[in-house]
Amino acid sequence: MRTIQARHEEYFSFLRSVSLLRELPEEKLAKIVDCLEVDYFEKGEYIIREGEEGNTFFIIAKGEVIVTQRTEGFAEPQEINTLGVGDYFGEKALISEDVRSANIICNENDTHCLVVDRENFNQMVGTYEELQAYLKEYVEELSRSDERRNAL
Ligand code: WNU
Repeated sequence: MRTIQARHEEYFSFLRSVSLLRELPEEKLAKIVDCLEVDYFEKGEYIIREGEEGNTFFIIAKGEVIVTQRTEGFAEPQEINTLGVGDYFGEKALISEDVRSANIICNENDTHCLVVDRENFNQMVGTYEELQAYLKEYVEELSRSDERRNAL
């Protein structure tokens, strides 16, 4: 049997390995572990749909996803990125207070995502200035690359 304690330790050490969270103080990381939920997806499932409202931030614990986006001159959303274990997504809608700016589609059966809601995301990021600055800059960079690509 896998105890709650073991689960906690497993996710704690996993989150430590996520570059974005590496610098967070121990108690903060432990709190995130307490608050997170785990969602499971199969290949082809939409985890995020472009244009929808979103209140969650995701970290991939297992598997792979692809990122697609509506693009000028194309009938179908175009693939712009692939993300794997330790990568995260969904921060943009939370930070820019906007709708989802791309689709996130599961690309491998039995993909596991750790899900943090807006309130806990704000607590995680808000009180940690460096993290906030880093993410803000990154989100602005994503907006610029959207423009370069002629995203709709
Ligand atoms: C991109 N343009 C846009 C990715 C994830 C994290 C970082 C790249 Cl730090 P959201 C859709 C999500 C969005 C981002 C993710 O898709 N995304 C991108 C792009 O070129 N979004 N607009 N590449 S993967 C990625 C860097 O997380 O957040 O809430 O939902 O808008």
